[in-house]
Amino acid sequence: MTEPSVFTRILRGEIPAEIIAETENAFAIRDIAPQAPVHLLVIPKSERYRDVVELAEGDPELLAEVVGLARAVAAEHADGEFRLVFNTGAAAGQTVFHVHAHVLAGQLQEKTLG
Ligand code: DGP
Repeated sequence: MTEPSVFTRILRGEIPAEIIAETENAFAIRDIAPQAPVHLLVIPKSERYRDVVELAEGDPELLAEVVGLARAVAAEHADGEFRLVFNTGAAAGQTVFHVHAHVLAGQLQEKTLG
């Protein structure tokens, strides 16, 4: 058995984090180390998919649900315009292998994240 991801542990209430929005199959939290004035994470509740490529191939409807929740939280927490980043692979900066979208908004300066 592999250990549950940090996001699964947040969803279970084992690690403190405010769930700021959710749908049936996804939830959103604030990033612990924000890289932009608004930096949220939108995460499938299941940790079955490691990254966005696996998610797109395995459950495109769930990917669409993640994007829809990103749109909703960007509308609530920023002006509705946002950057969506899926780090994919360790060399690209992915550290948590439970797929998640970074939602970045507000006074974005750089084209890259972190
Ligand atoms: P990535 O590097 O793309 O795998 O992004 C993982 C993000 O997860 C990173 O920006 C920091 C965030 N993160 C890691 N642990 C926690 C945590 O315990 N709480 C919250 N809110 N965010 C976390």
